[in-house]
Amino acid sequence: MKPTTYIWKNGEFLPWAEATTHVLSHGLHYGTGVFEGVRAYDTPKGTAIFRAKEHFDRLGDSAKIIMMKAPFTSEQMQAATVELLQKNKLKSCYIRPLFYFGYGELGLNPGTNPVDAVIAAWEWGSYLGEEGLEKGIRCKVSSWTRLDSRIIPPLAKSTANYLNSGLAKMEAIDCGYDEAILLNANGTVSEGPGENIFVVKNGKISTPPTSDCALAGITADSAIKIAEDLGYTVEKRSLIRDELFTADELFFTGTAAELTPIREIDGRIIGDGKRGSVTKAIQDTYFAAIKGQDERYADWLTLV
Ligand code: PPE
Repeated sequence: MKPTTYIWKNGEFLPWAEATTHVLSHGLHYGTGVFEGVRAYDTPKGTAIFRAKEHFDRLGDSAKIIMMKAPFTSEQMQAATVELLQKNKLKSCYIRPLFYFGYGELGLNPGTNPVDAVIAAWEWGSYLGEEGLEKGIRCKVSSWTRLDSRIIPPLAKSTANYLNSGLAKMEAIDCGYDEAILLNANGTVSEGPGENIFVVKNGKISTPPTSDCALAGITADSAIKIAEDLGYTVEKRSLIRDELFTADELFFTGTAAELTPIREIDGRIIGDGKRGSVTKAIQDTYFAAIKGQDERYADWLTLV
């Protein structure tokens, strides 16, 4: 991670190295935090945050799901992020907002603790490699099951949820793959550890619905809009593992992962084993949209 000058914490801009927390903070012990991953890109009109409103609204929803009173509104968080990027003179960057139960009392009821709010931003390149964006990546269907709303709410981007994701990711890497794909407790396809998944078959595009315990991805929503504008139909439906193996094309979406093709799953080559034409068409438009090069999607960008 390449440090920047300031981190915003509870309404103040602190020097990067001074944005610390007490080791007995509740969130550190019990995973009682909620976060977002947002990106900003360098556009012809200056730095722009991609779908800021949707990300900060989802942060509020995540807080609500885990019974946390959000200490700042979506609008306040958006304004603080704009100021942070200005102060850090950042062009293209990754933004990490976080609310967590802080220092006060340990014990399982977090409610007695203050809620701390943080926003950090730094330059973060491609998540699954530059080559992955172009040539596609190799995935493993995980032995870990995607968490389920009877266990931990999958629609909250809660810090606790990410042990599930991390275990799947570590297993995939240990087995020589780039990334994992998780099935849910019903055995249907859910998503990647930090990405939504899309299947292209006979020109039709499908992706699992949130009821299959996939996060309501903002990149996925953008990819769906773009695909529909390109004339494709996109269906949200449950998918079984076999449908991944027999897909013509597969791709992941996510703020960090952007739009990454998948070329192999568990030893099966997907389609021609390279980025497919539908994936490329959506990817090209997505990259134009985030970089402010396609006016149709200008309202997705908040200029800094
Ligand atoms: N599913 C999960 C579980 C997930 O964490 C993400 C984002 C997505 C889907 C895609 O959602 P969206 O970013 O709204 O399109 N994962 C974030 C964290 C990644 C990390 O390694 O940290 C991200 O992409 O920022």
